[in-house]
Amino acid sequence: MESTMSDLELKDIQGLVVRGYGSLEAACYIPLQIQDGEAARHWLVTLADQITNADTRPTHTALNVAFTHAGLVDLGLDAETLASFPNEFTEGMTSERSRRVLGDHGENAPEKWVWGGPNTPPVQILLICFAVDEPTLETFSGSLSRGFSGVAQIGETLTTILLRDPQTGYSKEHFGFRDAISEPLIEGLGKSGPPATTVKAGEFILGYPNEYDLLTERPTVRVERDSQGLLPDDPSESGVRDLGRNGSYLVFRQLHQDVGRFWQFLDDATKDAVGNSDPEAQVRLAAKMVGRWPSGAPLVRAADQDNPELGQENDFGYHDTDPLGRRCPLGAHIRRTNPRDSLDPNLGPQKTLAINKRHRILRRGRPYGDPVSASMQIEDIMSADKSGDRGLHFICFNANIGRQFEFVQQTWINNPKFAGLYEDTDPLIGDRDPRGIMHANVFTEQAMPARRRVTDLPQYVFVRGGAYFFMPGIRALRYLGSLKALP
Ligand code: N7H
Repeated sequence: MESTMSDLELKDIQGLVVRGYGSLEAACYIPLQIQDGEAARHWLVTLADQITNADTRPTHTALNVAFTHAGLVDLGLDAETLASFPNEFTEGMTSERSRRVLGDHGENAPEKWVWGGPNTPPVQILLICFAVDEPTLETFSGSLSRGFSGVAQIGETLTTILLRDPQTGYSKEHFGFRDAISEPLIEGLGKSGPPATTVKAGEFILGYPNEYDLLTERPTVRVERDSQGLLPDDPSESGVRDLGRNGSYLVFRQLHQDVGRFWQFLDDATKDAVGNSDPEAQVRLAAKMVGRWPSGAPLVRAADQDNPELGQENDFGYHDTDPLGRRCPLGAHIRRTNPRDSLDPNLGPQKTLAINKRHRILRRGRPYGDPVSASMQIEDIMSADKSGDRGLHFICFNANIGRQFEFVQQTWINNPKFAGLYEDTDPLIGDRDPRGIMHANVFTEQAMPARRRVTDLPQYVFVRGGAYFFMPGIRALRYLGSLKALP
């Protein structure tokens, strides 16, 4: 067994890993490229003083920063240290392997991306800015840009929008559903919650025990390459320093949502025998696909109709109450992305939960683009003009990209045989044509006396950009700024 040091060093962890900055309503992401390594390193040292750490609760602005592999190369990190990063990060999101694992082909192929793909300049650094409102964000990001030295912005600033249900104040996403309800709680962070949703810090923050009671693989540096002693010792091995400690991997996917196509499909799929639309049936089918009603109420607790009182409910499993998926379908989005205690009925709920905890992600994304209806009410969304570009800047943190984000995407979201299904992938975001060799455009509702199947699901979520980033701890950030140019 490796280190058991588990007191979180909050002052060294970048804030976004532990909180979504919900009270900072405006946010944007600035993609940068390094133009001059020496100047960029100096700039990073100054930037390190402005980074918001996990110990503070910012009320005005917040700033975090992350790097792609190409960024670490151009900052001058040596080959041996670079080789200590995991392959998924090193290869990046557009390698042949990642495309296959993530299902990024056809309309989702990186060649079509507006950033992060092979046809756009590589993103090396991502600045992540938050502010209490849009004018403050503009001033804040403007002052950051004026201070750039050795780096330059490439492509557009990725903007975000706050989608709120004006009646309840809760966060929504563009299709009209409440979002940001279910998140794992990080053990040791102070907030208590149901044991089933409390996950070891090492699943998200490098340098702490994970759900195997081990330290997750992390990048290290030879002692002689850290002559200023900026990095902590690696606890498991002598002679190396821990570059990963208090860092995390940030997965970014820009996911365009075609809200018109989504609701058109639901309308077509639920018309009665003489071709009349049935709005109630559309919402019901959409809820079955999500696994929650628009208010957030989970189907496992509210199988037949929405119940806003249950909108925040997150303390539930499927094993005892809904093993066959008759309340929340087996292939619903939330049941695939977090099967909770129902992963393998033969193992029983406790063992299943323990395995499930090794595949959790911390979601920190925000929507972008104007909503089709400012009211964010489903009836208004259904009837509004739905033209325009909008979607989700999906961001998640994990300590092991392969075991967490990629596993969820490949083995749960895009797996046509998930939970004994046959030709279904995730009804919201799944690959409709896995690897271009089979059709998986079915959604099955388990029901008595017979299951119901909806066929020919179109694609309404499209990948438009993305990259894998390393978000270092703040000491590691200073280390990156202290590097010397390679001979
Ligand atoms: Fe998903 N949606 O609008 O329907 N998601 N998601 N997601 N998602 C969730 O429980 C959505 C995406 C997860 O613990 C809810 O907080 C949309 C990706 C996980 O029970 C809603 C997109 C991945 C959960 C949506 C999208 C995930 C979750 C319910 C893309 C991972 C928690 C709110 C445009 C690779 C499940 C909530 C749990 C919940 C939607 C993408 C994962 C409404 C529109 C790419 C882990």
